[in-house]
Amino acid sequence: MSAVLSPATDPAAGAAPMTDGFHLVIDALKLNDITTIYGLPGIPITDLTRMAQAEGLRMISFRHEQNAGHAAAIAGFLNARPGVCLTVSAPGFLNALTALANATTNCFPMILISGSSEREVVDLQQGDYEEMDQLAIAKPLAKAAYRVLHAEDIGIGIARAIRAAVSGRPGGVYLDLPAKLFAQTMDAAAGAASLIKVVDPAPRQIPAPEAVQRALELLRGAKKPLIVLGKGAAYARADDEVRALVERTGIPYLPMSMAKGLLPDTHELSAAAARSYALPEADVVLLVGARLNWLLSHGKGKTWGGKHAKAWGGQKFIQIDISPTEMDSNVRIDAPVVGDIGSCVTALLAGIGSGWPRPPAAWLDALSERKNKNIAKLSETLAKDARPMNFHGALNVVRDIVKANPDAMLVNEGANALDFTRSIVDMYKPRKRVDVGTWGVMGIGMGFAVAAAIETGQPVIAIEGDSAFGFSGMEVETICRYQLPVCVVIFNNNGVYRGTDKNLGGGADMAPTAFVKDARYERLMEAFGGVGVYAATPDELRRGMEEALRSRRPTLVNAIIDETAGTESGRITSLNPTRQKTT
Ligand code: OXK
Ligand code: ADP
Repeated sequence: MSAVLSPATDPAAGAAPMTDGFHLVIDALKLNDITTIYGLPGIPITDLTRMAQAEGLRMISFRHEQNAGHAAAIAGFLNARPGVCLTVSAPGFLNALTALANATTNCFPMILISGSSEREVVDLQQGDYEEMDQLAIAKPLAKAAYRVLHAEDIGIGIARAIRAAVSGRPGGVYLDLPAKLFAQTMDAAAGAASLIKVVDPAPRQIPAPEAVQRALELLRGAKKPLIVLGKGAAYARADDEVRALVERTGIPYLPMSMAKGLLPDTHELSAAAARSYALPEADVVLLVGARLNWLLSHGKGKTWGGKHAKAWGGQKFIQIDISPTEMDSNVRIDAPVVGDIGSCVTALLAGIGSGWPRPPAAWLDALSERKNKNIAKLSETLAKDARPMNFHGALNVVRDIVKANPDAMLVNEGANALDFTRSIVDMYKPRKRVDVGTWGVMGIGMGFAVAAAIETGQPVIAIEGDSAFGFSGMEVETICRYQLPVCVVIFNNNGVYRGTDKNLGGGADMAPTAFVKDARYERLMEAFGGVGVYAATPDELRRGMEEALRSRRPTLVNAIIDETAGTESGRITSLNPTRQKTT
């Protein structure tokens, strides 16, 4: 990557070459190996997008900033480098905030750069074009937020944004660039000197030896140990170390959804198919890059081993995390190991050596029994081939196709479409599955699909609930425009959760959860030159998906699912408040 500053102006005879804010931003990004910007042009950043493209940055233009933001965030997760999103001022900035906040919540490194209106006018609230104090609004949603007012500070601003995004616990960073900044000029040599190539942006964080010893002692005494792998473990790229930890100790593990594939889901030590047995029964749980948040029932209650409190004092937790304040956030952490996962797992492995005792056979056998029972039950259901097609019939096909294409990326959102896919479709390689994450956010679909295709070069399969798809569906044009190898599969059951709900008031309006029946989603893709497939049977779905993967052409398969199939909020029905009983 060239670090040479782009000349912005023709130097007059004898005058020193000059540069400007536009070029300093571009050069600072390039200097830090940022190759792609996800965004949407408009005032005041239209010329920045043009110049960025002219200077060799890939500029991926979206139809809505939220999708560009999600794309940048997942690019950050996939590369462990900040993904960059670029938007216009106020409304465009606001549109991207969901993605910025989601990135922060999920620990994805992302930088949102937004143009903004003039400080002097904004601060006096004199009604500027798209007037908004963007920095103040972004602050609570971002890990860090900065504003640059002078061209000579652009290098510092971008360096700070990069460091904040990727060091320690990664997150979303906001960088506010007022319109006037872009046109500021300065001496090109001084500009070049002002840029910073960030050295070691995400420094390793080595755990304290005594913390490692404490963890090893607890693990050694366990009768029913369990490892929980979270998306932090996938992000950390310590794939070999994590695998060695599982295999050298022989401890069964549970992958959280974006950690699926870190070890192949078919691994004999995977306890995924015995989840509801493993969590409450385990006596020592080692969390690796997974938070004890709602997805893990906060580490307490009936999902966990509270019932064993009397017999053996309840469960003990070892937690590996880069963020010290994550410890004790929900329950007591008996052995906190603070550091980056690569360093922490390496340190544990050094203490584990080669003669580590296998967990007691009684524990492994009990897990295997539950697991095998669940797997057999699922196989039976998958083999049923119900008509009309249901989630299982469709996912039986997707499961085969992912198995045959283990390098393909899988994007997944919805309620039932999400939950059934997570438990039915096995993953075989790390960081291949990206989904709604910590918030259960809908709308990540097409943004994630675009970035997954661009960043990995692999084909992308996006399994989408019909409701979830609606949040970002217009980006099928983006997928066609860049000719991306994305196969969108919409599980179309005519509504949110299902298509059969009725208007409880008996009026002409449809129920709030119901959609137009028999919508022809595949025609959306055809409208922009892609391939549309209508699939009412598993065979049609299989043919459509196989052809999409073979041709790498943008494809949308409208998979028609029984409209009575699907439960409220999928597997998290219990989170829906119901009316309190009054006495
Ligand atoms: C898992 N299972 C299997 C297998 N893998 N059976 C057979 N074979 C295989 N390979 C079993 C597993 O043992 C569980 O059964 C069941 O399948 C489900 O597994 P899993 O891992 O998915 O577990 P569960 O209980 O659903 O996990 C809880 C959870 C998860 C909270 C982590 O539900 C989750 O990630 N939810 C995210 C939901 C979300 O974000 N929704 C979007 C919002 S919807 P048992 O018998 O062991 O239990 C929305 O917007 O509003 O409604 C809205
Ligand atoms: P999941 O939803 O899969 O359970 P979470 O998002 O809850 O995962 O947890 C991820 C955790 O991983 C966060 O607490 C974060 O601080 C941590 N983390 C992220 N990257 C690293 C890393 N390189 N080393 C250690 N911990 C990390």
